[in-house]
Amino acid sequence: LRGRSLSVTSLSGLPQWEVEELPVQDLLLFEVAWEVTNKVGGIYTVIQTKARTTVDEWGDNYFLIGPYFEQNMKTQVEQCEPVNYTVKRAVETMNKHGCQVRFGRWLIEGSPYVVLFDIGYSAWNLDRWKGDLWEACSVGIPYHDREANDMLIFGSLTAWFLKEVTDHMEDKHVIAHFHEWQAGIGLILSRARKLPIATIFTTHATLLGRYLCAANIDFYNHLDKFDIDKEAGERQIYHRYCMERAAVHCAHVFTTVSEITAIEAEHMLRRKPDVVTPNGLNVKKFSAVHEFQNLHATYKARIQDFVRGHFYGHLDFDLEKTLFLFIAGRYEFSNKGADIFLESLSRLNFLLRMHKSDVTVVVFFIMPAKTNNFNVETLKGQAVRKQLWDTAHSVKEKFGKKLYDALLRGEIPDMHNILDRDDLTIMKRAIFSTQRQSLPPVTTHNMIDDSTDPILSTIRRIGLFNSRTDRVKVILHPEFLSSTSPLLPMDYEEFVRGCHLGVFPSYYEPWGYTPAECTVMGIPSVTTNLSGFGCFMQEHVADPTAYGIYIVDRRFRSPDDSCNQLTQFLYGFCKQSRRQRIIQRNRTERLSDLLDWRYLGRYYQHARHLTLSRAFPDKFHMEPTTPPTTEGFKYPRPSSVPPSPTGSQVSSPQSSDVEDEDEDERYNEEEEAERDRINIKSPFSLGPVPHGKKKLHGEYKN
Ligand code: G6P
Ligand code: 1S3
Repeated sequence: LRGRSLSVTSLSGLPQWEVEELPVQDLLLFEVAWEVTNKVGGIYTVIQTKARTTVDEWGDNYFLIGPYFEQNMKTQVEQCEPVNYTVKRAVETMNKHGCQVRFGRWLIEGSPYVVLFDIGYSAWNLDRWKGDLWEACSVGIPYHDREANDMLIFGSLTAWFLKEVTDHMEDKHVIAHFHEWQAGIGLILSRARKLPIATIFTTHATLLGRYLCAANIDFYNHLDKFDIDKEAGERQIYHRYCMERAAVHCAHVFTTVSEITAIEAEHMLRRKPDVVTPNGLNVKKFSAVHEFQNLHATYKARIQDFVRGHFYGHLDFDLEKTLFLFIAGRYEFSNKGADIFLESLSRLNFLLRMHKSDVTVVVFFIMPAKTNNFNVETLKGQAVRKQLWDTAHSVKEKFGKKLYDALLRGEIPDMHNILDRDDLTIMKRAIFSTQRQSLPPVTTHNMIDDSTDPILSTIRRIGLFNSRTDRVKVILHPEFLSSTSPLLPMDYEEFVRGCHLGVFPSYYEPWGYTPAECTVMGIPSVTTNLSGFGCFMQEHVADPTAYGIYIVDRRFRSPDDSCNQLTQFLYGFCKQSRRQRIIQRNRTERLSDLLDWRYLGRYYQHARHLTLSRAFPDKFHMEPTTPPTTEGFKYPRPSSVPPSPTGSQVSSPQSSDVEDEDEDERYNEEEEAERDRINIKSPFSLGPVPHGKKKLHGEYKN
């Protein structure tokens, strides 16, 4: 590779890594995904958060390719003309030949260019393209699999577009990076047609892995035992699995989002990834160090308001001693660990009651399911709360006026008579309106599949019905949050900031953005050693628990033992004082640099170097390399935590700090943070390059 060295900026002590800068002016980079401008799940987050750093590096030579949906275009994309002549020509040619290709800038940070294909508009080509796919790789798609047919159209349009680009490009080389099986056909066809492009395929989750885990199979202990063709056939996803596997094997460079998915891919797709490309976030730092703590207090107050309404008539617990826990994500009951979470909550409830704890835990399940809107009881709760507020407010006004008048007359009013009979009647009526015959509901919506819903069924089985004696209360909110909701008007980020702990005990989680998002907002979370994020943290943080990252072992323990471990984490968390929670949040937030694309983007850079050197070996040379490695690189345990060989449990702030509630003490944490920053620099090294292997072009630096 030609070019000069680029030193990747060191973020608060994180190691530097030098890569040879690509001659991006001579290259075009296309990134293809079904979730470009189209939110379905986590891949949207990957693409959207990464855009800023990729545009910084690639400028106008970076393009995202995705599907066109009118609503998405209207709300997220500003249409414009391509500046690049070859791309402009390709768009025009395809439009002339009966396609609808839109071009614009995606209105997110970095405003990357997007090329969007209207799938429905090109559906008339479906049969011909089915034939093309069959000829290319002998994969047939059944007509009733609407999603796979859409992916065929998307892939065929992508390959056509890339052909138009490469046919008329004189002096530039193209890298095309495809995400997940949905984008795979574009890659397969491009390779079958021998387009001169360097390709990368990233898998974010294997089809079979997701299916097998959802079927409650002991997946990770049987990875090498599955007859994968048979498993795919039995689940009627054989054609999709073939598309995915073909794409993986066609790519010059194959990547997965985590080490755990790399192992999975080796068995489910029969290819070992060349690079692991962990998912990052676009981390923004507040100029005031404690701003995120203030935001926690602000948004917690909003959640407290909701809880006041939801539990009206049953508010016999102290909201100042109430902790808000939550789980959120795609509704995959066992894959996302909702099953063991509920079981642990039942055990936690028992422990809190047995130890006569004054702490109450309110747990939110934010997982979308089919509903018929909010239920009456939930809406009524908020109305009752509002009515009580209005009553208190009007009585307060009257009281204040009488007091003021009395003071003007130079009298101290008779406090027993300052409120008249009417005032008392109004207040009594307001209190009477809080009488309720039923317990506070465990769900905010009318569920369509109420009797079979797995969360509700488990709640019925374990008996967590929000009764007065329960120290753990549950609320299922089967819809994603929105700031326009009449019930809980908060967006997801505000809600997370207001909570105390995110709990994501997933069984199948190739990466898992939810705990990562908590971390950058300074909110502790529970994750597992089966999630990409959990493994990454285990590898890079000396004492994750001290930093508010609780990692449940779901790989080497029985489900019952994992439940016990989770219960212990939750119980330990409940025992912390306010001050300890504040300290822990400060530490959690300190890890956010580790999750920043400015740091993790290096793995994508490496994958791009590698693919160029494989696709165009005459032009781009790369020494035999090791991928950028963070081997040996660990965030040290916080300096206020005493060294302990057993780590995790004992080193959470509770064992190291005084038990008082003085929150001003948190400012001493700045000193601790500073000490840690200094500590981080010296022992840090990315570790020696493994023996016998050569370095990547650049040097690892401290
Ligand atoms: C933040 C705020 C403090 C508040 C605290 C509550 O740190 O800056 O003013 O007291 O949150 O913490 P808690 O864990 O009890 O919600
Ligand atoms: C996948 O989305 P999911 O929630 O279905 O891709 C995400 C982005 O790489 C990843 O974070 C997640 O674990 C996968 O499962």
